[in-house]
Parts: sequence; C-alpha cells; structure tokens
Amino acid sequence: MSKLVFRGVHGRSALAIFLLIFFIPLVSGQSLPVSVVIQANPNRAPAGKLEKGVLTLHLELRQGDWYPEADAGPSMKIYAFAEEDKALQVPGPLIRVPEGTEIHVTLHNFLPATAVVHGLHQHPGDAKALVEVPPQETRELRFTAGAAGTYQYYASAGGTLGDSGRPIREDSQLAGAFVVDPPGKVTPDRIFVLGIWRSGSDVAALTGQAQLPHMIPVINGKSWPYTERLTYSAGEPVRWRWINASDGGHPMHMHGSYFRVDSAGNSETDRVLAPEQQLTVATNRLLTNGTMTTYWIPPPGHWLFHCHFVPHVSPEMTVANALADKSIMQHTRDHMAGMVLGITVTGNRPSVASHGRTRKIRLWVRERPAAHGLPAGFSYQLEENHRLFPNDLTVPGPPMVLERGQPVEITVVNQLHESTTVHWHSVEVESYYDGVAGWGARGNKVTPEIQPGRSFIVRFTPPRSGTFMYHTHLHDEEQLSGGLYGPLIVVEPGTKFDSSHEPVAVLSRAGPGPTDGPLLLNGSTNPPTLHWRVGDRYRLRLISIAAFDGGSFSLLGADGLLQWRAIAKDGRDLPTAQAVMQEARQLALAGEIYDFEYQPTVAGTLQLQVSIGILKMKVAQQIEVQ
Ligand SMILES: [Cu+2]
Repeated sequence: MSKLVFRGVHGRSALAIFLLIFFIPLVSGQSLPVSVVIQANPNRAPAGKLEKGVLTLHLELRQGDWYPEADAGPSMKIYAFAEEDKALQVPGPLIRVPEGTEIHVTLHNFLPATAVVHGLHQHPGDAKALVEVPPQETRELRFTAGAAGTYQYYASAGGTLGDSGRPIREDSQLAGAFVVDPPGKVTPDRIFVLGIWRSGSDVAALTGQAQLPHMIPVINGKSWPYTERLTYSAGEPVRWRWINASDGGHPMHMHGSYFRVDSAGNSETDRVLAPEQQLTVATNRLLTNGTMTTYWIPPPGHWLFHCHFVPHVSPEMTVANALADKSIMQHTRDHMAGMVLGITVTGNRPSVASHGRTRKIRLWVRERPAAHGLPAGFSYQLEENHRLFPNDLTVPGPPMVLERGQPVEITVVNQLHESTTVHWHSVEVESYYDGVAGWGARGNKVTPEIQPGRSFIVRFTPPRSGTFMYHTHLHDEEQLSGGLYGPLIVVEPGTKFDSSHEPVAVLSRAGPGPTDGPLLLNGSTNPPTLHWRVGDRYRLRLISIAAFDGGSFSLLGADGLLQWRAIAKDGRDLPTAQAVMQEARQLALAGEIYDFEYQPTVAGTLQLQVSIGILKMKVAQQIEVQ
C-alpha cells in the first residue's frame, strides 16, 4: 500500500521537476531549454543510503549537458543517470556495497524514450536480464548484491546501438560502476569507467564503408588532458578497478612498468585469478563489458596509462569536432585526448645494474615515398659505427637489438617536416626518455618534442631481455599509421639475436590513416617463405601495432592449428604455470606483444597467419620445414 502511494507521489513530483528543469514557460507561451550540468563522477563516494544491510537508492534518467573536456569547455546534450535530487553524473552514481547487502533501487525515467536497463541484479547475473522503464514511469527492484566483484549497470534509451549492441550516442553514457566488496576490511582502490560517445559505427569505418566516426572516448566522464591526475609515492601499492562501459574494446597500456591483473570479468561474472594465473603485463585488453582489477607498484616518474587504439587517444577526438562537420575538424594543442590517465609518482629511481661500454646508436626518422605497394609515410633507420641499417626505408623499422644490462645512448634524429618523439614500448625506462612530450620529466626538465631537423639523446639500460618495440608517440594518426614502429629485442648478455630462429612478426595496417590499407605482416601482404629445420626450436616474437585493430596470430600445419608454448607477454617472461603448451592462436590488440616457442617434429609446410576476423583480412607466411 505504502509503495503504491510512494510511486504515485514520486511520479507526479518527478513530472513537475522535469518541467521545471527542462522548460521555463515564457510569457509568449514558448519553452526554453535550461542548461543542466552533468558532473564527471570520480567514483569515490558510493551512492544511496546503506543502513542495516540494506542499500536504498533512487536513480533517475535525465538529459543534461556533458562537459567531457574543461568544466567550462564545450558541451553536448546527452542522457545520464542521477541520484534523486542530485546532479546528473557520468559515469552514473557508484553502487558499492559489501557482499550480502540487500539492494532496493527505484528507477525513474524522465527521458522521452523507454529505458532498457541492464545489470541491476544479483551477480553473477544474466546479461539478458533487463528492466524496461517507459517515459515518466518508475520501476522498483529488490535483489541481493551477490558475489564480490567488479560489475556495471547501463541503459539504452532509444539511441543508436553500436556493433556490440551497446548504445553509442545520446544514451552512451548511461552506465555506472557496480562494485561488491568482500566481507571485512576493504583495501582502498580506485574505480575507472571507460566510455565512448560515437557518431557512427567503428566497424563501418574499419571496413571502409564509412569515415571514422567522431568519438569522445572518456575515463570517468572526462577526456585527456582533463582526466583526473593521480599522484602516488614510489613503491606504494596501487589498486584499480577498470570497467569497459563502451561499445568496443580497449588495449590499456602502461608506460614504463608492468601491472598485475588480479581479476577479470565481463560485468555479469567476475573471476578472481589465483596467484599462478595472475597476469603481469604492460598492456591488457578490455573487450566490451570487460572488467579488471589491477595491482601496480609504481616506479618514480610521470607516466601515462592509456588505450593503445590511436582513434581513442587522438587530439581530434573533441566535442568541437564531434559536433562539427568532418571538413572543419579542429586540432587541439595537446597531442593526445580521450582515454589517457596521467600519473605522477614521487620518489627516486634506483639505478639499473649495468655492465660494459655505452653503445651509441643513431635512430633516423625519415619521410618515406610511396613504394613496394605502400603509400607514402615514414621510416626508421639505424646507424651504428657509421653503418646504416637497413639501406632501404622499410616498414616496420629495423629490429633494434640491445643487450640486457648494457647502457645505450640512442640519438633520435628527426628528419621529418614535423615534430616527433620515440616511445620505448614496455621497456622500463626513465619517464624523461619515455617519449611523452610535455609530460615525461627529470627534475625540472620536461621531455621535449623533437623538432624537425633536431635530435634528442635517449639513455637507458634495458633491465630485462625480451621482445619490445619502439614507436612514435606524437601525431600518431599520421606517424604511427604511417610506419613509425619497429621491433626492439633485448638479448641476454653473451647471446646474439638469431633471426633465423627468432622470427619477428609485426602485425599492422598499410595506412596512411589508422583504418586504411591492407593488413601487413612485417610490412608486406606477401611475406617471403621461412625455412625451418625439424627438431630446432623457434621463438616467435609477435608484435601487434595496427593503429585501430585487433588481429590474431596463428600457426597452422596441414591439419589446422598447431600447439605452441607461451614464453612471454609484453617482453616479460611468463611464470612457469603460464608458460604452457596451448593452441597456436593469439588475439593481440594494438600494443600487445607475445612470444611463443615452437619445435617442428616433422617436415612439411606450415603457415604463420595474421588475420583481422571482422574485416576478413588475412596474410599468411609460408614456413618450409625440412
Ligand atoms: Cu580504446
């Protein structure tokens, strides 16, 4: 009885609020929309009222003005969640309760379309369990929180759905974190929700049926450089929860160190990884609805944690551009935007054990004319002891082979007509040399852009052996898509890189833009045949650096997929429990690096394949085994 009364009163007052907020009746009889600011939600304070094991939460869905850049910057009208009588938030109000909590949620829909709400139920849950809330109506939900974990709730409200089935436009930011804590003391952590507003389908752009859509990729409702700046002390354990509430996947990349993934989920179920299953990586992909809990011991410096898909971190991805015609795209002064977090870690960097003389290498950055079926772009060349390598301008750049523990001094010489920087991907370098202009620093010296015709000396001592890469970290839309990437291989002291037994396979697109051109394996659509010997061991060094694609590597025999042994991820050796034989197929989004070992036991023909399933693109390299 009391519920009915409540609902009725709530409905009427809600309608009144709706009218008040959205329309001021004028004398002329016309209505004028009033600005309603949507606040960015840092996900620090749980919403609702938690009393005696019951969380009571009144959620509303309304329209407002979203400011993903500066608080006083450009805005766009979108739909968002709010707690009753509070500001709208992107991401939506944080639901965070201990295990065993009973949750009582009311949902009131002030939007003009029916809201279809996902995820407001006990977890593990069913992704198909939905609640529909027609305009101006209220729904009540009661359920128990369920298992500890990282989840989300989200809604669509009549907008365009993306390729994954999630909303992409005015209802794309109707999503919030839903965290269930284990009983007992809660270890402090931070919660980050990834979101994207998009003008169109990614897949349409990738398949060449449309231009790349305008996008506003955000972390907790803000786009770099307006995302929250984090500060930690070196060595202080950092715990994060990441929730992908966007239509599309994200390879999340840490600069300068590795982080551990302690749990992985899909927003309906969450899986705590046993210690031997925990992943220690520099890049971890979060597919749509994906979640992860990370543990990171931060090294001193100025670091970025960002999505490695170029269009999700491009300076072109601004509200101004999203609202404008493509032809009048504006460029920001900042060289990145979107899904980027800046992290300052205080403390002093311990020195790396080193031996031997300092190697001196020159890395030339050059413009490359169209040739060999590739559009014009850019190339790297190496020079050591007055010898240039290679003589041609190639894509990818030549393998740079360093030795663990041996100091190196790399002079980057910029021969482009624009600035550049070089990032040493997954290598634990000092942040000043990490390639992020205007952000990396050493004392009061800030990492510069390398101006045309100028050079910059990078110094580091590789602390571990493995497979890494070097690539541009400036004007990625052109420079990364245009070929400025190459393998970086660090060998153990006293050993040599043996290219005949350590094939490097770089997966990329030909460019010139991030979604342009055919799929390439080592810069070619028709790579030369490899010759292997029965009984020898081969270490495949697999690097994915397509600007906006997730590709797969596979090794096939006459009867299909072979088995290979996992060795390393992102240049870091796997623990014994993970260095196991497995089916020889590996998905690798941009920025991911994998090493596998294979030992042929019989003569015959094998194939190393790279493919992008969604685009039906494939390149195969023959391997003759004798
Ligand atoms: Cu992304």
